[in-house]
Amino acid sequence: MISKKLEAALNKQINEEIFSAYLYLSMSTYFLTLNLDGFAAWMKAQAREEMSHAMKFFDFLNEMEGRVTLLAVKEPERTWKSPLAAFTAAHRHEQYISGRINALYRLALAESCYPMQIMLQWFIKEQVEEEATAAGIVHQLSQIQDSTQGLWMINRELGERKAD
Ligand code: OFO
Repeated sequence: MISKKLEAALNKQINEEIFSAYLYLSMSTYFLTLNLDGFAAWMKAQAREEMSHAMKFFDFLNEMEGRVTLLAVKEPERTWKSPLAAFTAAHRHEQYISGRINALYRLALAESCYPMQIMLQWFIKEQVEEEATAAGIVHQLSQIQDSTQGLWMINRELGERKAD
């Protein structure tokens, strides 16, 4: 069993993860409008990964005999000033998600919910990786400034990401 407080917090997190998928899918279509198919493929793979995060929370809540409630998903932004602006927004979003995961962990501690603490440890580690990856791409994009050649190189690199 899980407390109503934790149930509500986990339902909110399912929604956050689905919104993350929405946001990255929106970024994927934005990159398609720029003909940056590698960037678009990377974001699409990221969106799939976010859905898998949502499903981890979904399965956990069901296993704990909680009730999943699907909340309305807000509409993501559709356009950004540049690829750098899009990735900067993605990086900030991951920092926000890390904050949400940490808050969930604090709640699981306060409620002495040990299974949830263990489940969240995977996410805490995952967020370190997600933030570092986004920060790395922001860094690369900042370095190339306005170089089209640089942009195409990153595009090729990002296109090599395997779907998770
Ligand atoms: Fe992008 O990370 Fe989910 O949790």
